[in-house]
Amino acid sequence: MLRRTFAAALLIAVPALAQAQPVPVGSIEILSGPAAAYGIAIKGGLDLALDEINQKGVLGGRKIALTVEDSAGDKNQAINAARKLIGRDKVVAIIGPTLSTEMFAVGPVTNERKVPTLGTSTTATGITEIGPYIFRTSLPESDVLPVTMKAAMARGVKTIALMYANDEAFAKSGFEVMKATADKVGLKILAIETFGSKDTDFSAQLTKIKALKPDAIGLSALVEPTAGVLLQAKQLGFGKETQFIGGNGANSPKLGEIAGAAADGLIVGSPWFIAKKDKMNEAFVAAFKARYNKDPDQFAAQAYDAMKIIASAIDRAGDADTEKVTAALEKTDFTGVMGPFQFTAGRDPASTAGVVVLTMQNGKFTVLE
Ligand code: 1QQ
Repeated sequence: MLRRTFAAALLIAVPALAQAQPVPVGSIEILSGPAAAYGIAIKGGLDLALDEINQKGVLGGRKIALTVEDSAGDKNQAINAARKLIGRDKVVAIIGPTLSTEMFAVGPVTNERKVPTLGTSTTATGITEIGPYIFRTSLPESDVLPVTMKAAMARGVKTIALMYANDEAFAKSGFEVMKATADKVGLKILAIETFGSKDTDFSAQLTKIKALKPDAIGLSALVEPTAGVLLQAKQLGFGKETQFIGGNGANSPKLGEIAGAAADGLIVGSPWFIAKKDKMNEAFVAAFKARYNKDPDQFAAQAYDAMKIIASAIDRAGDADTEKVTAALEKTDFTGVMGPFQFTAGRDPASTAGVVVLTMQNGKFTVLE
């Protein structure tokens, strides 16, 4: 008798238990190494959004369990993380990885396994062409750099030298966009110089460029080498007469932390800025500061929205199923701290409105007047 009651109780309890199980979501970010500033900011944004999401839950009250794996910026570590998230954690979606270089390695793996994968910071050309399960919320450099370069021209820039890290997918793609944009808008390119992301000496390239006296230097690299170039440029006597133009790699406050006054005056385009007058953004900035005791950056803001976009897709899918989540993701119609958001048919951001040009002053980004 007792046994039968127990069995009956189990029959009722088991489905209820399955119902209450958290929905597994994975993320692959750079939490250690020279590019960790990006991934730490992203994780901060994800965790903040997750707390808000889990107050209500998805699919009628289930929580989302987020597992964030550290890629350390290494392609192979990122691929292993993806395999672990898919094979062991059975995630229904993956957020990240942080870098385009990593996405070009991880994307083919997750796409093949049909796990929807959402880049929040990947800006190189061709990311979503990896396959139908690869999405991004980040604006590609091809949408942002032309705005930045036109702003430089409006300030009198007529000639430019380009410098880029030639061992990095994002940096190479950003350079291609800078070059094509310069050609299109009639900005004269005086020199093109390359370096490696791990280089610390850029004096040969900078000395060559200095002799040519360009009005601007377009710099496509991740934050550490970008800061290295700026520091050395200052040492070599580059001053305010040279307008430095950065790409998405320069969008981190880490730039000011490393380069200090040498970063002052650099301009960079971004789909977000901290002082954006918008209730949702103000609440996000306040909540981020309260939780982490520091300002959020663009990467945190992008991640905050992306976590909510994924949660909404799971909820609308009606089921914690990768195929259904992918289909729901395609139909995203969301408004977050970055503004209104939908995907194109090619899974890129539909709107390029809202790009602002920022300039660094005393280690902080302000809107370029
Ligand atoms: C990319 C980027 C980096 C700067 C992200 C941190 O834009 O790799 O695509």
